[in-house]
Amino acid sequence: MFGIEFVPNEPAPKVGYLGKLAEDVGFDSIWITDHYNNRDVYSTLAILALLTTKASLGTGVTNPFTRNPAITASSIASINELSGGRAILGLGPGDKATFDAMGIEMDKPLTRVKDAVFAIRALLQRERLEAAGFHGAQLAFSPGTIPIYMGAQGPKMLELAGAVADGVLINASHPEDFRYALPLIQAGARNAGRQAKDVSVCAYTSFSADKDSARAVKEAKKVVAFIVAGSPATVLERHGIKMEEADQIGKAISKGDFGTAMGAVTLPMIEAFSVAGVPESCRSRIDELLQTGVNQVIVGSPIGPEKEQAIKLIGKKILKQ
Ligand code: F42
Repeated sequence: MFGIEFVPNEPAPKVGYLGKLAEDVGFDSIWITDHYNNRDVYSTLAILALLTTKASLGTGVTNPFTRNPAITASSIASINELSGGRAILGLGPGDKATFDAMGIEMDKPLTRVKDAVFAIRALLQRERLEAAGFHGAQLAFSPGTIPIYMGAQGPKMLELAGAVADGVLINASHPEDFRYALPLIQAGARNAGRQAKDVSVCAYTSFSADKDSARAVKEAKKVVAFIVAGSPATVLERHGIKMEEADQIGKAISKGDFGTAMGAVTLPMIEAFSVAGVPESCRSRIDELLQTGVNQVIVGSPIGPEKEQAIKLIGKKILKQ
């Protein structure tokens, strides 16, 4: 199973065009990110619902802080209706940096995500909701069944995903991160009396494919710089990256000096935080990920130096292997 992620930083018809292309070359799912400063996730999914016919369509990921769970239930139910039952709700705690800019406090993210999963599931069953701060909210239409996938990285969030979600979207590209995450998801599932196989594990990768390895790596650096700067110390340690190296990149980014930030991205950082290179090397990394127990690989930003070409190349040389 293969998915692809688009950041809606271009008008929805352009993302719709690329999404349709992705479906045509063999991608099974299309995920749209949710940040207030980009185009709206549901408008983009609506265009995709009309332009595609087979692919699952997901928020990748929305959160319970910027959107009330009842609004989220109605929005994803509308996408499910428009797409003939192809919607998936991707839900995570959200991006703290954008919350700070909006003046929203990220209070008790674990609890908020857990409550939202239960609330949205109940609303999607057309139940009248009287828990978690709701006073009788109820949808006025029948949306059908919609899987809920959780975006998670931290140990508690991963266990929660194992306990309550239909799938988990893990923002990582290296097998080591999945060897860390899988036992936590499995423990969460076990403790909740579920089977680990009921939770689909998705590698939400940073991906860059091109016929020219150096071009692919150069494009990946733009995204990897941000990942390194935003990674907790435990994750950097897992990949043998020094805190000082990450700090240097973080400082350059905060000054807006992206040239210096990209210049400080090393090959070990590319290895740790992206799947980048010619199709053959990307495919062998995908195989390593699948061997850890990953069920679905999602090709995420930047996809490649030139998106349209990269999607065609990935379809021909990676998906069909
Ligand atoms: N974020 C976005 O805003 N938009 C996106 O489009 C997006 C896409 C995306 C895709 C995949 C993915 O994995 C993540 C994605 N994210 C996106 C980021 C996501 O929203 C999260 O920011 C990211 O996954 C990091 O979350 P995390 O799993 O590391 O969770 C954080 C909040 C954390 O600290 N988790 C701790 C843990 O161990 O898991 C738990 C913290 C905790 O226990 N908190 C307590 C509680 O009740 O919540 C309270 C603690 C206290 O006392 O306050």
